[in-house]
Amino acid sequence: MPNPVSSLAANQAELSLAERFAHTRALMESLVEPLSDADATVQSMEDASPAKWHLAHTTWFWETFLLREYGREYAGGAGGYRLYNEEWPFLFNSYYEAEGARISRFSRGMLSRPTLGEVLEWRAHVTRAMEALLDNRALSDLIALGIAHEQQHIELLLTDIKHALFQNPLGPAMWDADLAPASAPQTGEAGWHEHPGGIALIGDDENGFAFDNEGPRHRVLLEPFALADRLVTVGEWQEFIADGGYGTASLWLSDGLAWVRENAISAPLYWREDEHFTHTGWQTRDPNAPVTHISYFEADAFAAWAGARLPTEFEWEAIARGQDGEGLPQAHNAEAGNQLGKASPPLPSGGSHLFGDCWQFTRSAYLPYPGFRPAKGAVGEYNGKFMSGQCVLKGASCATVRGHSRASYRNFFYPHQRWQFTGLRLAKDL
Ligand code: AVJ
Ligand code: FE
Repeated sequence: MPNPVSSLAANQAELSLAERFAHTRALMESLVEPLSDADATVQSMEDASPAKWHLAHTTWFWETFLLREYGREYAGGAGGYRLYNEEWPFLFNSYYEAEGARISRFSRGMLSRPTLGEVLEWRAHVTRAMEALLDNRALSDLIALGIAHEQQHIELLLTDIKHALFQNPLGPAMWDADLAPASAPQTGEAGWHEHPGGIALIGDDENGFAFDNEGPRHRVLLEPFALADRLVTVGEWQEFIADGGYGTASLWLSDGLAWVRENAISAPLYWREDEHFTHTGWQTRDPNAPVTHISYFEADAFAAWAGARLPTEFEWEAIARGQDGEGLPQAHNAEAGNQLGKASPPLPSGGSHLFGDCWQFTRSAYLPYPGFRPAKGAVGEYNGKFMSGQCVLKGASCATVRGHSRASYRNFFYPHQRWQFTGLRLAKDL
């Protein structure tokens, strides 16, 4: 097996399941290298989790759904795999009712024990134990799910630690600014991808791993539309602010206006004067970079101000279909800058790619597709039970693991949430 850290930038499609497992485990661990135990333990809000909790929860996932169920072949323990610590599932089960009781979500930051070092030892133990199962073909779908799960938590770890460090008036940097990837911003007017409309095939093409919420594949009728060939920029957002966008009631959804007023929102999250907070501390904003850390409410109001609208998830996917090969660049993602053999600070930098930089809000509600059935067993709770009141986001962000996303991928968040790298791409009717 190649050294997982030196192959961090490798094309996921060329790797075996065992290599992707090792790579993903190592990538998450490399992200906490710059953190102290205290950094990794704090929880800044209910939506965000401590870095240490992400390290542990993804390990709990392998123990619970793979090793506990199928670890009979585990070489290290006669009579099967034994839980590393029987009390820890109560701490690190996220939301699986079928797996029993757990601590409340906003108590995750109270876990000063186990220590970061103990969690890393548990990770090493579970990574080693999993080696006995990685070649088992009957388990490959579940292992692929575990890898995709850990990749989702790599992104959440990055966005959650950013939010935690932001709370500190010292504005601590997690990485040096010179580790950030070079930017290739798109300047000038946006162009448009035009689509004549018609019947589009939407959803999982069953050509590799997909989450259950991406299927089944089905037909959707599209009217003629156009999708912008680049993301909305920081400079354009500054014009929206200068034009009084946050105070112009006619631009806002009613729920959005109430949210703006109650929370005194006047700019994207992480903005102050001409700076924004990043994993490299406070930095001057680049007006040509894509705007990020906005809510659905803000994205919708901006689109109204710009005389456009948000795309539906189906329109976005119809344009993206065929452009999502794993070999295509998913720009500036969590691994883009690690020629140094290290994870690098995620920073959106712009360009004409559909994937990468930021997740893009669609105007589609996160609902089951016709014929949707959640996966069987406890992992059936993974996606389906969250199909209420959330928005679908498409693409991938600068914090998404390379190769993790695809045209049919459906990310989802509530309309007020904006601590992920969220942005927008305009659409219009033709
Ligand atoms: C798809 C990012 C909304 O954050 O709950 C992690 C990802 N699912 N563990 C979430 C997820 C199970 C999910 N999001
Ligand atoms: Fe999870």
